[in-house]
Amino acid sequence: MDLASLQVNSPKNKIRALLLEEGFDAVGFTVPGAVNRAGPRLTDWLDQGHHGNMDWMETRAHHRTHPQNLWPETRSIVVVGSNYGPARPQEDPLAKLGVTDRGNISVYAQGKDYHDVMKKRLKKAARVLHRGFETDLKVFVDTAPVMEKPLAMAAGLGWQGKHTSLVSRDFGSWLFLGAIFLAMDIEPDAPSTDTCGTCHSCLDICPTGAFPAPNIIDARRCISYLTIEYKGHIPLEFRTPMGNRIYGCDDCLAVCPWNKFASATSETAFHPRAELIAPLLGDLAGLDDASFRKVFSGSPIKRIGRDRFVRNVMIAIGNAGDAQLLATVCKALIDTSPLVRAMAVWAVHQLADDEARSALRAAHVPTETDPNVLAEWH
Ligand code: B12
Ligand code: SF4
Ligand code: SF4
Repeated sequence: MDLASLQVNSPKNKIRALLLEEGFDAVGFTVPGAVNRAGPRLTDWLDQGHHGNMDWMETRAHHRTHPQNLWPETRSIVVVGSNYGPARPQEDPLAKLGVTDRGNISVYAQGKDYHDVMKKRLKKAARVLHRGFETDLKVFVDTAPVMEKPLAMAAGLGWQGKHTSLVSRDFGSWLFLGAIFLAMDIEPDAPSTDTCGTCHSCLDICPTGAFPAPNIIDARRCISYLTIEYKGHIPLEFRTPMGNRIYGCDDCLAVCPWNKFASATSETAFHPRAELIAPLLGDLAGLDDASFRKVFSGSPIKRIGRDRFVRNVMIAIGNAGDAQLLATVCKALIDTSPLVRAMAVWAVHQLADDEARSALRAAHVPTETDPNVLAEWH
C-alpha cells in the first residue's frame, strides 16, 4: 500500500483512509496540548497511591503527563481504536458470572494479544506514512507511558465514562486504543463530550467498590489489577467478591447502556478461543508451567505466569461452593508456589467441613515453611 493510491487528497484524509484500510475501526486526530488537564490528574492519582504496586506508572510519570515529554518532536497525534466487542448474548461477560465451576476470563483476553495485533498494524502503517510524508513518527499500544484515554477523548473517539474507560458512541465499551505521534502538523478533530448524564450503573455494579468517586478508580481495589497486575497474596476482603473472575473483569464495561450500539468484532484475532470462553476451573488448576505456556501462547494471559494464574483459579474454586473440587484443591496444597498453596488453603476453608479441614491442617501445617501459607491455615 502507498499513499498515492488512496483516492483522497489531504494528508489527514490519507492517514485516516490508510488506517481504516489497515483494519482499525476508529481514527481521530489531536494535538499534544489538548490533554493538558490529564497530567495534573495523573499526578493526583499517583499521590493518592491509587496505582498500588504498578511502579511503572510512577517511574515514567513525567513522560506520561505530556506527550512532548515523551517525544519532543510530537506535533500531532493520531489515535486509533480497534473494536473487540463480544458476540451477545452468548459471550455476555455478566451472564458467565453465574457459572461458578468455570473461570471467567475478561473479553479482552480470550483472543490473541491486542498489543501484538495492533502494534503490527501500526508499524506497517507507520512505514507507509514515513515514506509518503518523509516525517518522523512513533507508534504506541498500551505499553508506553502514553495517556491513551484522554488522547482518544481529545481526538473524538469517545469520552471517559464514570468508570474511567473510554466509551464510544459506535462501539460502546469495547475499543482497544493505540496512538501514532507525528512530527508534522495535522488539523485536530473535535473532542468528544461526556455523555454519561445521570447514569451511574458502572459505579454501582463494581463488586469491590473500586470507585472512590465518579471518574476516579482506585486500582488497588479493582479485580483487573488484583488478578493481573498484583503479584502478592490477594487480600482477604477481595476474594469472595472476585467470584469466578480469574483474569480481569468486565462488569463496569458490560453494564454500560451505550453497549446497545456496539457490534461483535469482525477481527478474527480478537474472537475468543473456544477453550477460553468458559474453561473448567478443575482443568485450569492442573496446569503446570509447561502446559500453562502452551495453552496461553499468543494470549495476554501468558504475561502473568502460571503461579499467579493458578492463584486466581484457587480463589474461584473456593467461591464455587462445590465440595467435589476439594480433591483438586488438595493437590494444590503441596504446590511449589506459596502463592498457590496459600489460596488453596483459603479454598479449603470455603469448601471443606470442619472434620476434613482439621485433618488437612494436621497433615500440612507440620511441613509448611512459608509464613503466609501458615497464616492462612491459622
Ligand atoms: C494502568 C492501567 C490499568 C489499571 C488502572 C485502570 C485505570 N482506569 O487507569 C488497571 C490494571 C486497573 C486496568 C484495568 C483495566 N484496563 Co487498563 N490500562 C492501564 C493503562 C496502562 C494506563 C491508564 C492510566 O493512565 N491510568 C491512570 C489514571 C490516572 O487514568 P484514569 O483512570 O483514566 O484517570 C483519569 C480520570 O480519573 C480523569 N479524571 C479525574 N477526575 C476527573 C473528573 C472529571 C469530571 C473527569 C471527566 C475526569 C476526571 O482524569 C484522569 C486522567 O485522564 C492503559 C494504557 C495506557 N497507556 O493508557 C490501559 C487501558 C486504560 N486499559 C484498558 C482496558 C481494556 C482495561 C480493562 C477493561 C481490562 C479488563 N477487562 O480487565 C480494565 C478496566 C478497569 C477500569 N474500570 O478502568 C484499555 C481501555 C480502553 C478504553 N476503551 O478505555 C487501555 C487504554 C489499554 C488499551 N491500549 O486499550 N488498567
Ligand atoms: S473492572 Fe471490575 S473490579 Fe475493576 S472497576 Fe470495573 S467493575 Fe470494578
Ligand atoms: S455505565 Fe453509565 S455512567 Fe458508566 S460509563 Fe456507561 S453511561 Fe457512563
